[in-house]
Amino acid sequence: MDRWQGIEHVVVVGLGITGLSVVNYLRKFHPQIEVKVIDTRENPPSKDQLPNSVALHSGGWNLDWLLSADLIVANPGIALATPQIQQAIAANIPVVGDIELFAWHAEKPVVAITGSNGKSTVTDLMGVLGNAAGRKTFIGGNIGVPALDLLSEEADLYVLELSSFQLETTSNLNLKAAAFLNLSEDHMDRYDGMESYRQAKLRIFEHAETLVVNADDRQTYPDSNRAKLVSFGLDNPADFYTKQYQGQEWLIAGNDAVLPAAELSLVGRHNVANVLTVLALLKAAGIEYSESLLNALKSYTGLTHRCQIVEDKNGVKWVNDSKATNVASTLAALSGLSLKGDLYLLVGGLGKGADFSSLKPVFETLPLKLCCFGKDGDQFMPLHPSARRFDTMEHVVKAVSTELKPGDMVLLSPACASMDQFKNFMDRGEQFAALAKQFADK
Ligand code: UMA
Ligand code: ADP
Repeated sequence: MDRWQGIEHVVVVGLGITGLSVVNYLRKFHPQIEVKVIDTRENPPSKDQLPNSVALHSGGWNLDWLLSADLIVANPGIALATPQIQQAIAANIPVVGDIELFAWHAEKPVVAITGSNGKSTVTDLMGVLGNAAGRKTFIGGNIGVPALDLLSEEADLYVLELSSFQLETTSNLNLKAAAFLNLSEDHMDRYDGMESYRQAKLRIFEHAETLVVNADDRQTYPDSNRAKLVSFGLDNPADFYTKQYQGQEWLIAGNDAVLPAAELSLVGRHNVANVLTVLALLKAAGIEYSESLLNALKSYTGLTHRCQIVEDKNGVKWVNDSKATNVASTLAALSGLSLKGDLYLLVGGLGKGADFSSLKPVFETLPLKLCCFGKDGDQFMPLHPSARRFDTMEHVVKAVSTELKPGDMVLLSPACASMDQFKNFMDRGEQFAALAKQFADK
């Protein structure tokens, strides 16, 4: 089916990296189509890279453009509930996202991953292991490389990290396998409750051959099942699981013992679950657990900004978990700790309307010094008697650096987004690592 038939005017909403990838894709593969771009920001990030032939309206909406489009391609950061988008939908103008355009075009097998936490780790590891198995595996999506930029004749396999935002505007993505890792509270500033957030994520299964679900989180199961269901789990019976055998915990895939968990370089229980997911996805994609693949798995240490030790000096560990932008990811970081001294935990930033109270009982079990900063830092203050309030992360580090003693850990795992004081979570993590370097000796 030629989905482009009759489409002459496309309006792209949002000119971040996604918007730019859509423009470039259309120029390359559908040069006859007229493309216009709207971005409500005064100075959209990719403005300088926009081809001259493409008109841009920035600093607000342009309803005339929007309502005369044959197709609107919306950035994932723009909610479908936005009144202007709703007006276009009411006028029967189709609104899709970049992933839908990718789905219309891609001819090679695609695997996709969603969930509240662990998406980037699973996606990246799939890329590493796919390539180790000799398949040219291209990874992208919410992980930071727009899906349309991946399209290549050379690819054997595409692996996409998909956010609930991206899934909202995707309807025809055929997948060899799809995984829904877990569901916990996030983005409550965009959804009217957990169920609508879950339903957005469940869209990943609509056209998937194998559905990979979490036996420890029933919310990841589809409401009705049309395809092959495969589960992974640490605590409940599952197809991919762990088992004690000859004094060691083994990773098991169906009937096969694959690897002792202790041979993984990744740390934390949550990463064992992530690896089980990857084993399930590899199998569904027809990739065998060869020796070279298992060697790559054993040596994989994970992505930066996720529970990464950035300084280890004078007996004090400085750990960057800047990617912990919601409560569940901070809980995961806290669950795998081995502490000899006090834990200086840095929390705060943009809370996204979350309820932080589930941290309280866990905080009570730890030798904690709670340091709260950023826009929503106040919300953490009632959660522990040790809580202190600071304006910025730098103020925290300056203050606590004089108190540190051997055995202590300084952990940035903020449970919040970063955009109140930083460009993004990477910027926050890099600034933390720089502060750690500067103050580790003081
Ligand atoms: N914006 C406006 N007006 C516009 C367009 C955007 O105000 O007209 C604002 C919105 O608040 C929006 C933000 O700008 O949220 C970012 O938009 P952008 O166009 O700069 O975004 P991109 O650079 O294209 O990045 C997007 C994803 N961002 C979001 O979904 C918010 C990136 O995920 C993704 O890596 C990239 O596409 C490639 O696919 C980031 C993210 O924070 C990492 N995702 C959320 C998360 O992981 O929790 C879902
Ligand atoms: P995402 O792309 O979904 O944000 P990441 O792999 O980047 O996931 O990890 C984000 C945060 O969540 C990090 O702080 C990481 O330590 C934590 N995390 C990773 N995997 C899991 C998991 N399976 N369950 C809970 N937390 C996790």
